[in-house]
Amino acid sequence: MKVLLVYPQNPDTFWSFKHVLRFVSKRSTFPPLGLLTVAAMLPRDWELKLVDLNVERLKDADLRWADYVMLSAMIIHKNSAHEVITRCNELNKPVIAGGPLFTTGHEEFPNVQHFVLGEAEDIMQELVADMLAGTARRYYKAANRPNVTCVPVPRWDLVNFKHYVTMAVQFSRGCPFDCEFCDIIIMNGRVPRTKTPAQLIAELETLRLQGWRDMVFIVDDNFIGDKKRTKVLLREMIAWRDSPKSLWVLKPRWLRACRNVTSSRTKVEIWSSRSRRCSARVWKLWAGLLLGLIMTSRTSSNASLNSSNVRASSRPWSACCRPCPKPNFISASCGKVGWSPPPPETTPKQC
Ligand code: B12
Ligand code: SF4
Repeated sequence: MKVLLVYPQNPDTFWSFKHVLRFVSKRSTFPPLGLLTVAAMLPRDWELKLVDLNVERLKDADLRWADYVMLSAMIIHKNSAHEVITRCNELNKPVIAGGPLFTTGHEEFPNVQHFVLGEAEDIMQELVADMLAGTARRYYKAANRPNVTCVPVPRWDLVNFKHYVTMAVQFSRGCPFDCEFCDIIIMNGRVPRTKTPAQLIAELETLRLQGWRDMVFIVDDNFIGDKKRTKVLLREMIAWRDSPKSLWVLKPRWLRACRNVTSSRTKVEIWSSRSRRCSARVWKLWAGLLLGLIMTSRTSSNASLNSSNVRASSRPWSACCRPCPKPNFISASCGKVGWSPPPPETTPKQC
């Protein structure tokens, strides 16, 4: 079986980093981790090819080659996904679509033959059998959330490392909070499920063995959703970091680039005072922690403060964070603003 895995083109948003990528001679920031994870669940003797539209063009020859096209996307990719689907339809290639865009909005894609809604781990075996038998259904959705300790190491061999700024790993799925603007609860639930530390270290080790020596972005929904397990992981990562074989070598270019970033006073490298004790000094491990640290401004009304916001805002930033003397994680804190209902008297201030 020949499967073409396609990741749509990022529009020009802040997170596409389109305008800064040329400064570091890269084509894209992140590889499509969802597709690489799905690829690892397909039979080893199938022929796979990944086309990430952020690093290369999708050729008709690629589409003609494939028996199936597997497409992953976020809402932000809607236009590009429609274009890919149209091209597949024109060449009569069946599309299997999954990921956040289709999980939350598959109704908008009548031209897609098959959908995998939500997490794929518990579905893949059945999907593969149906693909082989030519009896694939329109919808696949697992009854329960999968046990993430069974998630395989992503197929890093399908990406060309040189085009990307950072690789990605995932330790946990799910978030205990419930911010009104966030799809994570729908997709991954409110109970954080974590991989084992050994599993994550196997992923890092695979990246190292395949030659990656640069940043790794931890893509968790909420890396500290289960703090106890996160601390166990960090301790094991320290041990892995300290083992001689795992020396994570810095590339001079990135040293420079990083120093520029870290010397900027607007980009503060912080390390939460509590987790500092387990400061994993993993070279160049960029923990882009989507911490879910929702900083509510004092202008918010109580109605917009859900429990996570109240808890997070009970201590000021300055009390929670202090500069890390030897930063190895860069906490790229992602501040999100959302309020419902918008309090009329404060809206002008918030804007
Ligand atoms: C890491 C991450 C990012 C990173 C990198 C994204 C990337 N290109 O890899 C960054 C920080 C750049 C980012 C940015 C944004 N993100 Co984001 N991001 C995430 C996060 C936290 C993890 C994604 C991930 O790698 N997961 C790990 C993999 C293994 O999981 P997965 O992709 O879901 O794949 C599984 C299943 O979905 C399924 N699957 C996926 N694809 C396919 C395909 C097939 C064929 C099959 C069978 C199965 C399948 O199988 C996989 C295994 O179970 C998710 C939350 C989440 N949990 O998904 C949000 C999330 C995807 N992001 C979201 C959003 C909104 C954004 C932004 C638009 C935010 C903004 N306002 O700017 C930007 C847009 C980026 C852009 N390019 O312009 C939303 C998407 C909502 C939606 N319904 O589409 C999410 C769900 C978070 C949320 N708050 O709701 N993001
Ligand atoms: S804390 Fe973050 S991940 Fe969790 S529900 Fe809120 S925005 Fe989503």
